[in-house]
Amino acid sequence: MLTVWGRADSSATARVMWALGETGLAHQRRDWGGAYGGGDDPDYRKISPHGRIPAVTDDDGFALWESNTIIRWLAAACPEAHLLPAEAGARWQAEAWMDWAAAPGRAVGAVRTAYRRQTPEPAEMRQTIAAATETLGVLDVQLRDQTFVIGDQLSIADLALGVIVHRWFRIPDTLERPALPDLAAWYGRLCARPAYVQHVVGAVSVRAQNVGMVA
Ligand SMILES: N[C@@H](CCC(=O)N[C@@H](CS)C(=O)NCC(=O)O)C(=O)O
Repeated sequence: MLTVWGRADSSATARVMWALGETGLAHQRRDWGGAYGGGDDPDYRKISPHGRIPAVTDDDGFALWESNTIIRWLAAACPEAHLLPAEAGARWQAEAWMDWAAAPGRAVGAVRTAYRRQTPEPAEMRQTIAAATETLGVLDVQLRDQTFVIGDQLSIADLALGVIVHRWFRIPDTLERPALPDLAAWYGRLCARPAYVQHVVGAVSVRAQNVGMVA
């Protein structure tokens, strides 16, 4: 049995939980981090050296941290879920998109932070939105002719990017942003997946609501 250490409303935990939902592997989750504390627990530091969430452990004493690495490991451990493209070229493309996810993660985070503070000058807000739109536009183009980030099969690339895009689309429409139609269509396809709805839309939205992000 796998144990996930992390509170459900953390975006990094949510993507690992989503991946687990897609694999169907047996698991339990322990509330950890944030208000639950535990990050400085010396035993937890042996599992996650930086004390952050999420981490996973198994009954044999194996431990892993960093959400994207955990997702790669889960995908490799569960080949029947087809989360790692079988063809080598597609596989490495999926890895590239997964690593690239840090860029839209930062850009969307900057918009959300500015929105929450409500303090930036309109010009600064416009610039932040423009930077995020430009970055997400790269993904919009990638999704123009295909169902998922790498072709017609959900992969580790979608798992790395899906939480970030959820956070983008949950910013209230009162904050005007240019349309990204192919990204929006992909987000709609993710929202048709029960594991995404349960672990990303459900969990991350609860937290967003607490900070006034969701109407
Ligand atoms: N790159 C790390 C980021 C880990 C991280 O910063 N996690 C946040 C939550 S999303 C955290 O641990 N925050 C402190 C806490 O919740 O106690 C990963 O993807 O696993």
